[in-house]
Amino acid sequence: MRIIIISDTHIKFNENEEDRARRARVTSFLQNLPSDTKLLVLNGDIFDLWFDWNNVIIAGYYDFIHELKSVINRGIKVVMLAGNHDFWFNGFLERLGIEIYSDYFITIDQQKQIYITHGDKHTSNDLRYFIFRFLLRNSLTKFIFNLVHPELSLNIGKKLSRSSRDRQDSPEITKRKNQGLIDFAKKKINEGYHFVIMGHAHNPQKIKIDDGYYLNSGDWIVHDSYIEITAGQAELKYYNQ
Ligand SMILES: [Mn+2]
Repeated sequence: MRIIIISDTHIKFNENEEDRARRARVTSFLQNLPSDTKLLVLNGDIFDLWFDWNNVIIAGYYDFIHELKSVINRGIKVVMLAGNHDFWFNGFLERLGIEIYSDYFITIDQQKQIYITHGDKHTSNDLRYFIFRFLLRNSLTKFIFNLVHPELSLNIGKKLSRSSRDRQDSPEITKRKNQGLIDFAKKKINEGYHFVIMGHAHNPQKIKIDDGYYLNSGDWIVHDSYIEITAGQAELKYYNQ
């Protein structure tokens, strides 16, 4: 039995060649999951922007959502965690059978405790982002977004999503952010988790810390990387079609 974890696929609205090519790689990956996969964890920033209304879904995501549904139809449990691009869930994905978690997800394999979270909460020294995160995640912002016509709110959302992505960090800041994830992983390992798994950094990593491991699932913009856990072992892998 296998657990597969991916993050940071940043699927957009079928916008351009790069988006379509990335979506095709992720789709191929989903269609070729090993047949003994019991759990697929989508660990945040799967969609570059997510919002669902009571009766409206984003058309550009239709084919990708269909692929997620067919994973569920094959008997694989699908869990999705909020990222910093996709956190405004309103019930649609749950209706498909996807389990949604806004912060972290805990599971176990061969007596090994596994702690999974996207990671944006645990980067260090990023006050500007923490304020931004608070503003976006509060229910008043969501309520207002919900009242605006979908075409307009998606245009605003696309601009916000792009500006958060285009913000280029200096190597020094990137290093500090990665260190925040490692420090958090160490803390959880010392609480007794064997594997602490995050994404967000777009930097595939496997590091031994004390009695456990910190793994980062990387991204699908550059690395096409994922994590596979089987028989109590976790490996960082790269998908080749
Ligand atoms: Mn992220």
